[in-house]
Amino acid sequence: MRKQKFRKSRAVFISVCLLLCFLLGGCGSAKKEDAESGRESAGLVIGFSQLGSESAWRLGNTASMENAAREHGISLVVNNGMQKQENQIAAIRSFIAYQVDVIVFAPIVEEGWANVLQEAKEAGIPVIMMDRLINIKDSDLYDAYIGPDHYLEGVNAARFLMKKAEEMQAANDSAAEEESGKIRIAELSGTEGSSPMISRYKGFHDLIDNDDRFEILETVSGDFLRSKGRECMRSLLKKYPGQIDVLYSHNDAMTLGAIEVMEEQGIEPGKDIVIISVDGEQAAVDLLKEGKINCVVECSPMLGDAVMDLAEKIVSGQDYPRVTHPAEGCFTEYDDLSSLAPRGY
Ligand code: GYE
Repeated sequence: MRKQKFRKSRAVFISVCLLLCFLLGGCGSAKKEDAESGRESAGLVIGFSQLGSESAWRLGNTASMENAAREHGISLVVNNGMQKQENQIAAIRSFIAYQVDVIVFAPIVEEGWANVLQEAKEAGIPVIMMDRLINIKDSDLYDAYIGPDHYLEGVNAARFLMKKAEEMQAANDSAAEEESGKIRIAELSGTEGSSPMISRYKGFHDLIDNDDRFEILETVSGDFLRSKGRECMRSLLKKYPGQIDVLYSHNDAMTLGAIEVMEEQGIEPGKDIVIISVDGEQAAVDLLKEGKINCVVECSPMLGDAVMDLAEKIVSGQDYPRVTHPAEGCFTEYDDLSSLAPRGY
């Protein structure tokens, strides 16, 4: 009897959440049971604070979470933070007030989460960080992290460039001697203060800065946006006419914007300027196959299934890993990409 009453109030609760989500401009999906998968509902309610919808990567990530929740019979309440930390904090506070079973969030930046996570801890609600990391003294304030290893992505980008440099220097020996003799790099970085921006920068610079074949001309932030990728590339080309040998871009969205600008100016992407990008969305892989991008470091947004598994383990008191990195690769112009499966984002 009590159980029935509890289930009923839970269903009412989910409906209220969804209604609020729609009213507040977020999006939501909630299903107690999935007819297609035939899986019984676990009855779990997860509040998911997504940071925004700035890229194909992000849209793929939201879809992965929604699909996985449906398959697991989990009620997922999604709130889109529209690129603002204060919106994410407000969403997490509302998840605490509604007493969801688990909170999942993709933190837009690394700093500034201690208070709200303390509130979640006091309310006894487990927290999973997805995709991006935070910088926090008390690591007990979250339960687990699932997401890519962004430092390794920076290292993978640098490793490709170190290999490519041999070919570039052999081809350009005489031209390079006239100038500094170095391979000059322009870097388009992601959102300031975000963990992928910080780690992709560090992973790359830890290798490249100690190699005197290279010179970093400038690092500018394009905020992971295609429009800003265009803007930044335009000003970089103006500031360093004919001097940029390599573009290292922290995500595909910015790369696509930068390529548009290069082509408008008669510069051949992938040839006049070597391009290294991160994410692996379909559009970038297509350009890699066309020779307009030289290397795409993979960063998979398909984290939904692993997140749902983890949430179920945490709630049912099973052992679980504190950190999970999905296996990721690196696609380059040296690889045979003919059998690469469609990327799905
Ligand atoms: O690379 C970018 C997105 O946090 C790994 O965010 C993610 C990054 C991804 O906007 O495209």
